[in-house]
Amino acid sequence: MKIEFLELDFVQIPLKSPFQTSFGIDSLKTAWILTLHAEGLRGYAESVADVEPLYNEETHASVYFALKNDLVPRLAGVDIQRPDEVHARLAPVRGNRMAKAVLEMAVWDWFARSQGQPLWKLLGGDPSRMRIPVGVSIGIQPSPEALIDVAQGYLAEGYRRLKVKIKPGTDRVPLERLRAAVGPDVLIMADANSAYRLSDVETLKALDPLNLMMLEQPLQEDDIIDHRVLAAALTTPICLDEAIRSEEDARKAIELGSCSIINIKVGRVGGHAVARRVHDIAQAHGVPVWCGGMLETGIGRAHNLHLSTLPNFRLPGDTSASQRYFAEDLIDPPFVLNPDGTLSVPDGPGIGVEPNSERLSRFRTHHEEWTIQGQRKGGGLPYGVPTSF
Ligand code: OSB
Ligand code: MG
Repeated sequence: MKIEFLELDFVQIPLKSPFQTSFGIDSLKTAWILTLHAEGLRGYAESVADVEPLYNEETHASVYFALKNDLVPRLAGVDIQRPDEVHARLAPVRGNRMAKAVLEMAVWDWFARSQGQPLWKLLGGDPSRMRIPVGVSIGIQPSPEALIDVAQGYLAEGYRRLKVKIKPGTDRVPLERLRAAVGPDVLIMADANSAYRLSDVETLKALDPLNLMMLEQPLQEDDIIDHRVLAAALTTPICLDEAIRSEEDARKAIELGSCSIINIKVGRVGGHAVARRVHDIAQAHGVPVWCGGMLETGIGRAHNLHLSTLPNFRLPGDTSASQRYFAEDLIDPPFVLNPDGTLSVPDGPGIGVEPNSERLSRFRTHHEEWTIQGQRKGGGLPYGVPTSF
């Protein structure tokens, strides 16, 4: 398959409620939706970068220029035989994993569609795992009462575990109140998005009696050294998110003892091929993984569900139903929570969902079409930057 042309749509979709993390607050979901065209078929993917480089260093702008100047030119004229070749083609480019991922994921979707197969089959998923247990990620709330209220609503809907965002000063008290309100059996975990330092060890130790499933990425976004020290000091298991960007990161973190659980996000690691390798390394070490999310529209969440069919995704993921995020999702049909707290993996070809064209044109604020040969490697800046050819 040779990519013929690409469409990039920038979408802005209102979130039902603002989402607050330790690094910021969002009331609008913004994303690049990439549609790849070849042989009369399409492949869809969504970039998980955000407006500002607060989760990690990538942004909508960096994704745009990485695609235009460095990644798309590396696929120009290439006859791709298998989707897992794409990662190797893009490997000379350092970093820019969210940009690599959106291109690579669209190729996976295209291949699955061209074979009339659901994506999970190409990824090697387990056919007995067509219902994925999911939880919900709850942003920082104005008060413990508000947190309990929101959490009880999600439990009533059937979500299987609660992930609570925390930051220094909004951690032990709301979690204690939540634990007391929902009882000892509800699965609760916390995600700090790198808001603490090793010197906060006593604050984090105070969470141990709450019997949290795990504490996600408490320390710096690139750290696996201090996390090792922290993991040894706490009884709460440490899960890494931001710090795991490759299968090598996963191996090192596991061997050091810096985490005992890994959150896999396809965008953060640069695509499905690497996500699968992180999964496999963790599995070989007996470390469970679960699938994270970045408040994606249904396009990105469909990819996440297909990936979650691999056998070591043993803990509930963050891929919640469409209604948890948006009054109107981009896709048809929307994702609906099953009464048993699972989401069903779409069984149509590829990711099994499509953008709804009316909603896509209503939510998009920018549209570009790129012919693949039109992209110049290293090019694209207006002030005479030398290009590689
Ligand atoms: O750290 O997992 C995170 C959202 C944006 C950025 C980072 C994170 C998150 C979430 C939301 O926790 C998960 C989801 O519902 O998609
Ligand atoms: Mg996280």
